[in-house]
Amino acid sequence: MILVIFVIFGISIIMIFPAISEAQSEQKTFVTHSGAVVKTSGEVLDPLYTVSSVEFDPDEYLRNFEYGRLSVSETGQTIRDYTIIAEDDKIQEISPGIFYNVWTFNGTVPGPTIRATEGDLVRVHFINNGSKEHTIHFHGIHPAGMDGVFEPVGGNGGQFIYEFEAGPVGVHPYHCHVMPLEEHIVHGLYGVFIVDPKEKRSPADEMVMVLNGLDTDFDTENNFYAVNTIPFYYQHHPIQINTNELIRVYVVNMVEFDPINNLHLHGNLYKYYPTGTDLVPSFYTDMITLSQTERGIMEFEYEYPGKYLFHAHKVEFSEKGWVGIFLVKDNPDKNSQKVEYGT
Ligand SMILES: [Cu+2]
Repeated sequence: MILVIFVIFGISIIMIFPAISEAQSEQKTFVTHSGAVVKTSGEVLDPLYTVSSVEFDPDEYLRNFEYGRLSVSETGQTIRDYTIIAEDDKIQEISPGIFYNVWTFNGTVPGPTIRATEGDLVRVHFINNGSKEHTIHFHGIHPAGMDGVFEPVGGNGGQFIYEFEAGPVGVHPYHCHVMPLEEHIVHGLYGVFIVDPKEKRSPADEMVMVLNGLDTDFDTENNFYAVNTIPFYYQHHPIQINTNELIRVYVVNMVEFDPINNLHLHGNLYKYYPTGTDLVPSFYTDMITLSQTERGIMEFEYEYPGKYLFHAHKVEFSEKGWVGIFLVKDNPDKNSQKVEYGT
């Protein structure tokens, strides 16, 4: 019996992987679940015969910051080297039984959260192991040749080094900028770039939330919405925080197709710094509205322990996955609970 299972599994793997690895540079016509006829160069998947080739842990992603490989120039400038590899053939089970062809930076959607201090020299060694052309376009200030728009990097090992001074202070998205742009973004080629001020922000429990949508049937409407890619994840796995501790959330809206998104916090209000460029908050609110690639920094503390929702107040989005819970626990240490950052 076990032998039979292995043989069947082996045959199905052989049948699946040639299809997955085939380059798909040409658009294919495809009838969606809703009956619309669309064209896509993404993988059209049959969930019954698909396996997931992505391992992504939203808990790990939430508080993971990549500071790069550090060195110092002759003039004393801090240099941070990062390597980002693009691929476009990965398969992720984004909801039970729903498989989606994700295009990834370093194997996940979103890609790694890159972090530097204002004025550091950022060097991103980009390798395109995909089948299509890709780039990295950073939001922020840099020379034209480093903008990741007019220098498409060919697939199957093409390389480019993006080099610029980190700035301005704040939270910025990065994403592929190859046409058709919408397709390259919705498949997942994006991530977050944080530029810290030279005089650090106050210590806090820091986390990154990327708001994203998933158009799993390619009809240019999102079927799922999420914080950090997996619908409903933080509802089933609440984010644990402490009372009387500063929480700082770097939030970036990467939802395509829908013109706006928003973020409502329960039982509290937050200070909001649009784009994080100013060190003085612009709003004290429990609701912000975000268009494509709009982003900012939220800061808040909870006084009372318990469970608190955070979600899109666009109810359609929250009912399709964009909802989470903060589980606030009594702070075990009233004096020294702050988390340091910026190493
Ligand atoms: Cu691309």
